[in-house]
Amino acid sequence: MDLWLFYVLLSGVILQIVCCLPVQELQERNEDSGIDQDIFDINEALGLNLFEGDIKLDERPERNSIIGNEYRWPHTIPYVLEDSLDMNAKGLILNAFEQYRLKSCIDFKPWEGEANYISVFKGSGCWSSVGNRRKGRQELSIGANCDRIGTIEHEFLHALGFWHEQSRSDRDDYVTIMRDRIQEGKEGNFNKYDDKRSDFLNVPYDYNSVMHYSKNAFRNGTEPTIVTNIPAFIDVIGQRMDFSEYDIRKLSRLYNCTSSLSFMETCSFEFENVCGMIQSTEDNADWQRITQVPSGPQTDHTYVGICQETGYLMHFNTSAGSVSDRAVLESRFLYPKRGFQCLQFYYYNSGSESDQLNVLVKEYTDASPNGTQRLVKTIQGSPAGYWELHHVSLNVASKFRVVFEGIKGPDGSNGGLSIDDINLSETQCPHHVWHIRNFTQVVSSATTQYSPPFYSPKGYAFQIGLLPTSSFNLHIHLHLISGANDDRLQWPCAWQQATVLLLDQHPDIRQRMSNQRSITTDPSQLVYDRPDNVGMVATFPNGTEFMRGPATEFSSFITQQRLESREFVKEDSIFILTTVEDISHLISTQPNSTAVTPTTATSVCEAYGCQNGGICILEEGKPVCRCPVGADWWYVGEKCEQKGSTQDTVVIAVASSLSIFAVMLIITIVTTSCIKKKYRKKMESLGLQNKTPL
Ligand SMILES: *[C@@H]1O[C@H](CO)[C@@H](O)[C@H](O)[C@H]1NC(C)=O
Ligand SMILES: *[C@@H]1O[C@H](CO)[C@@H](O)[C@H](O)[C@H]1NC(C)=O
Ligand SMILES: *[C@@H]1O[C@H](CO)[C@@H](O)[C@H](O)[C@H]1NC(C)=O
Ligand SMILES: *[C@@H]1O[C@H](CO)[C@@H](O)[C@H](O)[C@H]1NC(C)=O
Ligand SMILES: *[C@@H]1O[C@H](CO)[C@@H](O)[C@H](O)[C@H]1NC(C)=O
Ligand SMILES: *[C@@H]1O[C@H](CO)[C@@H](O)[C@H](O)[C@H]1NC(C)=O
Ligand SMILES: *[C@@H]1O[C@H](CO)[C@@H](O)[C@H](O)[C@H]1NC(C)=O
Ligand SMILES: CC(=O)N[C@H]1CO[C@H](CO)[C@@H](O)[C@@H]1O
Ligand SMILES: [Ca+2]
Ligand SMILES: [Ca+2]
Ligand SMILES: [Zn+2]
Repeated sequence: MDLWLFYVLLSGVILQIVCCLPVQELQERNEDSGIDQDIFDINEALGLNLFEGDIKLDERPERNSIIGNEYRWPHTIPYVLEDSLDMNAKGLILNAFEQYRLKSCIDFKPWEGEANYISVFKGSGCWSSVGNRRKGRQELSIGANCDRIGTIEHEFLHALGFWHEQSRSDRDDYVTIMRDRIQEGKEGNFNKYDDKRSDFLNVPYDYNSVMHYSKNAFRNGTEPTIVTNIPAFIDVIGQRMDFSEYDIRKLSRLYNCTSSLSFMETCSFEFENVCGMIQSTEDNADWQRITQVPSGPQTDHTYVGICQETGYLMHFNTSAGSVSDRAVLESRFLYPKRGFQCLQFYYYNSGSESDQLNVLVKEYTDASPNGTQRLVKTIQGSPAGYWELHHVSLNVASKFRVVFEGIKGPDGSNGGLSIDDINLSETQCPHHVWHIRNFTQVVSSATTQYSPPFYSPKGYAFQIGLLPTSSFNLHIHLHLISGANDDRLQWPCAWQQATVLLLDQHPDIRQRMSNQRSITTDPSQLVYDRPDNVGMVATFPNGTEFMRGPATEFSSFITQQRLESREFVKEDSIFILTTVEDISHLISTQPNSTAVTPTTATSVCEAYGCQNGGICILEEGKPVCRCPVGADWWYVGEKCEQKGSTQDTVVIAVASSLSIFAVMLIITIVTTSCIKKKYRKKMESLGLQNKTPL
């Protein structure tokens, strides 16, 4: 008893020392120990002996096949997040679901008593079964260190019916398995399946797949076990950042997806119809579609650093005209399903500080059939010699248009306002953008760069540090710092999930494979206590002092090879996006099947019956079909009953608004290769009909 009391007193004293003296090097938390641990390393360290490293087979392995509709899930998969899961994993699983919604037609819903559902729990390691086993509760384990979005996407792709990429029947044409380097007894992990067990859905072999093993899977020694037949891909295989374009294509083919749930629009202005955007006539100026502006930008954003004078942007010339001239550009009609949207675009100001860009929405409801405008954001600031990334949260629940309004200010200008690469989806916007320019210089300096202070929605102040290490891996730290609200906040900071994302700057968000990691603050950890107590003095560039809390770090945030593998660095710039969400509501147990009856909305839609894979949405309470489109075909009609194709000009002539939507979608698909682009230009100059180059 006495001893116990002694310990309590002692720990009290230690605590006091820790609280009141800024301590050097208070337990930094390193989330990845500097190693880019893959699923298979994690499972191996735990001594698991699963099929192919992370697949749980059941009693009937011989029938375990991607082929066969009985293994499919419904498009909306019921799930239970078990209490055993770590908080950070819970938050990340929900983020992974958002990626499925953005990129595919697969949705997830809390289990409400459906016959089959996925129970996500914290087992030993990261694993799943392949396909819907139809046995009621189907387990999927997200164990320690599996809390990474790419890993969660990987395990759910197994559950949806996918094997590993390198087990395809044609894999020997693309990779060489180095059998003598594989650990004894692990050779079975390199099996391949003939095309009766695994269908590759007519999609080419994909080194970029999130389902591919990494080069070092199951090795004994230091030499890779998988060598890619095209050497450039040796460091590409095994990525766990996000779905690849082909992962999504396969998922869409297997589940007959024709559109994604939360994606709405992308526009890079490469086609003359500017994605169906229209110039207003109630203003006194127009936006121009051009390739460059003498005073900047020299190239559009889509092709920056790739080819010059090929891509297009929209420009409002403020060096002409008079003060208060307005130029208004309106998007086509958009139909929201979820009620919240994130609009993202690149903006270049070469005009004057007083020129401004307003982002508005025009909402159409029964009460205002002609639309009412609402100003969402005004962007103003001094001209900068580069493309800036902007995010605007819209919260629109009815049919709407996005409106870009440029206004010329009183100051002199010899340029104007330009926009490019618009991205609209029904997702939450990231909270903060840290734009790091002169990236090569930062890398060569080998010193930590700190972001400006950011505030989370709850009011916590934090800062990100970025350090390119000698091995050229990016090392990311997160620090809580002293801030304006510290007196009224709860300490230690509890259950705030911070996500740091290095943006893949591919113009089409559906093809982006950004690299992200998340951490969740845990109130039992002293590192998340008040920075005034546990931090050290630091100074902002302007000389103001503040307290910087201990770091939580990802010392292997991204390797140099991966950094070079995508469009992370563009115009010598990178973007780091951060979001801090309060996930304390995820502590409570997920309510079980205490049935919420299906909403009338879904039943109205079910009864309406869109054909040919159209998706039903409710517009002003009435069901409307959004019809599928392909590369050179589309469906039109109230219930998508009629098919059109590029050969079929009659259909274009009688196009209803729905088919216009379809055509726009075809046209907005971005071509990223200059070759295609040049080819098209050549076609145009030859006076040939401009077919959609896909
Ligand atoms: C690894 O290789 C060494 C040397 O060839 C061999 O003795 C050892 O058994 C191997 N270990 C495993 C786990 O395969
Ligand atoms: C996809 O479409 C095919 C052919 O129409 C059909 O047989 C299959 O059941 C569909 N699959 C899913 C998951 O809806
Ligand atoms: C903008 O207008 C000025 C004045 O009319 C003109 O000289 C300039 O070329 C225009 N800029 C562009 C990009 O068209
Ligand atoms: C909508 O516009 C039409 C045509 O411009 C007009 O006739 C009608 O009165 C307008 N409705 C409302 C509610 O403003
Ligand atoms: C980037 O580097 C260039 C040349 O090295 C320099 O002129 C410029 O000021 C730098 N920009 C920033 C934001 O550091
Ligand atoms: C210095 O910079 C910090 C962070 O950017 C800011 O919060 C603070 O107000 C600035 N101090 C002064 C005196 O400008
Ligand atoms: C749901 O939870 C309640 C208690 O909260 C429990 O009695 C009931 O058995 C659960 N139902 C199922 C299907 O698990
Ligand atoms: C740069 C950026 O924020 N891109 C976003 C595009 O939209 C998707 C969905 O909203 C986001 O996940 C991306 O972060
Ligand atoms: Ca462009
Ligand atoms: Ca106009
Ligand atoms: Zn796997």
